[in-house]
Amino acid sequence: MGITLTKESSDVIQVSSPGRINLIGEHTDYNDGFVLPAAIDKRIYMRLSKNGTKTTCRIKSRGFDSVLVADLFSLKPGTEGWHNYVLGVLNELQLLTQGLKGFDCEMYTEVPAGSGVSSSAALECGLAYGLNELFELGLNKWQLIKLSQRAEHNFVGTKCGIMDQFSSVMGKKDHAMLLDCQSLDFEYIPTKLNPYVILMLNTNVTHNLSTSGYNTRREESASGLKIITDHFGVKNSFREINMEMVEECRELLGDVRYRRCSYILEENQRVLKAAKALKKNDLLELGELLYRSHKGQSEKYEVSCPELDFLVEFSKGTKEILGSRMVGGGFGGCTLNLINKDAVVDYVERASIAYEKKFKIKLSHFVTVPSQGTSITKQTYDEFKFG
Ligand code: GAF
Repeated sequence: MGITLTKESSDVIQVSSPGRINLIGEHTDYNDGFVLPAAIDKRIYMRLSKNGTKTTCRIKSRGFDSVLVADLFSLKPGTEGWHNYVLGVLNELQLLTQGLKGFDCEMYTEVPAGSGVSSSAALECGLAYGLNELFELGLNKWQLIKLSQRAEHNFVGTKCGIMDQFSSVMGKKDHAMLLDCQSLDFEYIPTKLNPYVILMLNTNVTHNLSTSGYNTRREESASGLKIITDHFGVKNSFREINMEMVEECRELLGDVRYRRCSYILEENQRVLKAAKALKKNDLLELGELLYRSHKGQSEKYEVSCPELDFLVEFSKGTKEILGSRMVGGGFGGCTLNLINKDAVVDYVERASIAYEKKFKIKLSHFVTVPSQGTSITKQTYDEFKFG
């Protein structure tokens, strides 16, 4: 087709929205902690156009045959997985603004779903961003981030933190972002990794614990925190407590809550150290922190799984790899590996053989770089891969 569609063409908008990686800081976002994520060069592409109706929305995802048809006046959670992300965003936009009308949307995604790299935030934020532009709703980036998070809470049922939506919208090429999830202050940190690269190994498993397990972890850390802050009479925040306080409450907490709370405090320290290491270009230190982070996720927060643990252990025998850890909510998905670029091909081959032998599952992989956040794209229709 080859037509160039730009932002100036106001009845049609093309948006691309990235997934994310997280260098370090897992499950800390909903615990008032720190994270160090980056948007990635795997994106969802959307073409949105007004369809002239008052309330009818038609959304087609390439790769799924079905078209989701929704009426803006009767939005409720649907049955198919990806539908709820869309419906949830529409619902939040309806609650927040007056200007939404009927539209058509076609989308194409290259962000692997269920892999811990937040295809869900890419979808939510891309849609929210695109509709905001198309109908000139006047929302700012933080409003888009927060409404996308609420969509996930209210229509999907995952009580996620802010990291994924933040990363998708705020991402910057060749930078990671140190985000304080309590104050929402953040800073961009250049990722000068050369000769190292970020290799993602996808276990291709998503254990069905992922939503329930996630919400349970959230409850466990919140109830542990409450025990500690009640005991000491301080404000109910992980920022008000330290390891000595956790140790003093060890019996009150019991084993599980003790491990959840101590993990959060330790992981927050690791994030701050990792940010410093990245600034100093101390990749050895960064790699070591990645390994320690994974150990915490596996043993204390218990969000890893045998497949992820296997890949992290396997990486330890390779001197070209500085660090490895699971990424995202856990219970499956990808490991992130800081690896010398010259070793990627050989390592992927060895890891794939070993992984398949052990689990009878094929490994997949991609090398990624920190990239720009959600944005209007001026690519032509053809380049957009819809055709
Ligand atoms: C998921 C959530 F959506 C994030 O908010 C974050 O908690 C992450 O798991 C774990 O760090 O991706």
